[in-house]
Amino acid sequence: MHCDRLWTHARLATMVGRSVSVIEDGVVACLDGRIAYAGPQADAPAGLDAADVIDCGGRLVTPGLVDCHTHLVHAGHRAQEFQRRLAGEMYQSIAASGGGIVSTVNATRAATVDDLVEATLLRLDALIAEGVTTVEVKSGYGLETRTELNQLRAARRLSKVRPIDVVTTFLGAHAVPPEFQQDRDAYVDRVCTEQLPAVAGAGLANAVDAYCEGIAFTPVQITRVFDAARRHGLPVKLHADQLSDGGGAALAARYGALSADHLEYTSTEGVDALARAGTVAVLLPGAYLMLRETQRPPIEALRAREVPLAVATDANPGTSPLTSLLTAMHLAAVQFGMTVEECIFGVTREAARALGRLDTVGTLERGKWCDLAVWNVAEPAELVYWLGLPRLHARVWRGR
Ligand code: DI6
Ligand code: FE
Repeated sequence: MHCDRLWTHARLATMVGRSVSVIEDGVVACLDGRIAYAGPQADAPAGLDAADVIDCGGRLVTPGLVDCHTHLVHAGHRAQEFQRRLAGEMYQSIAASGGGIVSTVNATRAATVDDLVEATLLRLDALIAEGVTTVEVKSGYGLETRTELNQLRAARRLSKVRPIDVVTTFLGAHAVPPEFQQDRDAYVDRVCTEQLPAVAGAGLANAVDAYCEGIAFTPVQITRVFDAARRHGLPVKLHADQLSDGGGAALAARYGALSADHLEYTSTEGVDALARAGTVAVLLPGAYLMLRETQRPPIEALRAREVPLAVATDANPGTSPLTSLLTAMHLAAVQFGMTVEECIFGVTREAARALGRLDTVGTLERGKWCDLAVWNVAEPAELVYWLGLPRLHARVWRGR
């Protein structure tokens, strides 16, 4: 079988099955950017050959990493707030005094699409350097139609200037902008009747997200956003139960959400609802660390009910200025008690599932995009163990 490129002598972690098993002498064959074969050299199709053969020298090869929850596109930063929080001020009180999300909104509204792309590339290149081949990017710093569209246009343009897949999520229901502080319901109307139709009409979002929290939106307001998403045929996901148990996980499950994210305060009932719905639990240890949160997500209950577990950076200027998915894995293990295997599944197969992209990425299987990460590690556990030590030997996106 002739193909375009072969990677040989790979210690292959295909991320198929229940454990991170390594195929000692594995090969990956690529044809037209897709995997033609990934498995033991011994079982390879007869006559497998290619014009270009790359010897991996026994290095570990995993699927390209998937960062399934980021707010990567934004202008400005919030380092000064960071200092205020170090001095003891609470995130909620900073938000109430016009800081927080709203201060990033002002900077983002003032930025052009070119400005947003340029500011984001610095952060995107950090993820690419760690083997990320698919990244999800949310809007949510415009809180009005023009800038929400600009954020999503900037996100989509990233995949034109870098070898990476960008999945976009509309998050108009991220915070209440200053001009609507006195009438949140009126802002929710604006999200449902103006922003979402404009975003969906322009084909700029793959999903719709919302922030279910006291300082943001109530379950009733979010059902209106989710009903509008349904009318436009868009799947949903939800920032749920991050700072309090607002019933966010159960709400996400009720809508068959792709994922429910954060989950620090999710109840047993919420976990059961996620399990029944098949919704992915996305754990975001960067925000947990930055907020000095003490309430861990219910990992044991999620595990017992076999809720799929994903891990992401939640890269955002306020609660998770983290642009290292490997560090997110380390934090998920050390702070949340996730196992090494759960972490690695959490940034490959389960992260792809959280984006509705398991049909094209997340595991090394025939027909999927040939997205690979080739690592200078002797065993998978090192991907979670090392903090800040670059381990990527090579990155392959769609066979290149
Ligand atoms: N939860 C978070 O932690 C971020 N957004 C959200 O819904 C905070 C975003 C920010 O502070 O800029
Ligand atoms: Fe987030």
